[in-house]
Amino acid sequence: MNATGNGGVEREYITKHHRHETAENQCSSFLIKHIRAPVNLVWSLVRRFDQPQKYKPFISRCISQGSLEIGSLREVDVKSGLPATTSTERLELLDDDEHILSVRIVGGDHRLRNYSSVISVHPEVIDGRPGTVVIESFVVDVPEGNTIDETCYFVEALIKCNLKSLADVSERLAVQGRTEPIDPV
Ligand code: A8S
Repeated sequence: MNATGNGGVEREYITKHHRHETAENQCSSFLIKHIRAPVNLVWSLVRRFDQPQKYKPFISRCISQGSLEIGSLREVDVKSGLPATTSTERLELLDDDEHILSVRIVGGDHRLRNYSSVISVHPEVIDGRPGTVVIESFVVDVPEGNTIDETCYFVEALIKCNLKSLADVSERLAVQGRTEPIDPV
C-alpha cells in the first residue's frame, strides 16, 4: 500500500478520524503523505488555523478573527492564476492530543460549496528516524456542469500541493533542528 508498509495503521486512522457523510451530489476522497520530520514539528505547522500561509503555497494572506477556538473564522486571499480570490473558513475541530484539525469553507468567490476537510498527523518511523504520516480527507459538492471525477481531481491536486509543501517546510526545519534549536511558531 505504501513505502513503509503501514497500510493497516493508516486504514485505522482513516476509519477513526476521516469519516465523511457524503450526499449524492458530493464527492469525497483522501490523500496520505509521509514526512521525514517529527510529529510535533509537523503538527505545530498544521494546527495554526490562523496562519495557513506558513505552508500552503496558494495562499497569499490570511486574516482571522478570534484565535484558535472552535468557530473561529479566517479569510484567506488566494494567489492569482486560480479560479478564486478569497475563501472564508471556519475552525470545526482542533484536537492537540489526537493531532486533528477540521475546517469547513463557509464562503468566498470560488466553486467549492459545502467543502469540509479533516487533516490528522501521526508519528511513524522512517529509516530509523522520527517521521510523520499526514492524512487529509475532504467532502465537497460537485458543481453544476462538472463530474465527480473532475471535482475530485481538482481538489486532490490542490491538497497534493499543500501536502508536498508541508513536507518541504517541515523537513527543512527538521534538518535545521539537528544542529540548532527549532522555534516551531
Ligand atoms: C485547503 C484546500 C483547498 C483550498 C482551495 C482545496 C482554495 O483555497 C484554492 C482554490 C480554489 O478554487 C478554492 O486546505 C479555494 O486550502 C487554492 C479558494 C477554497
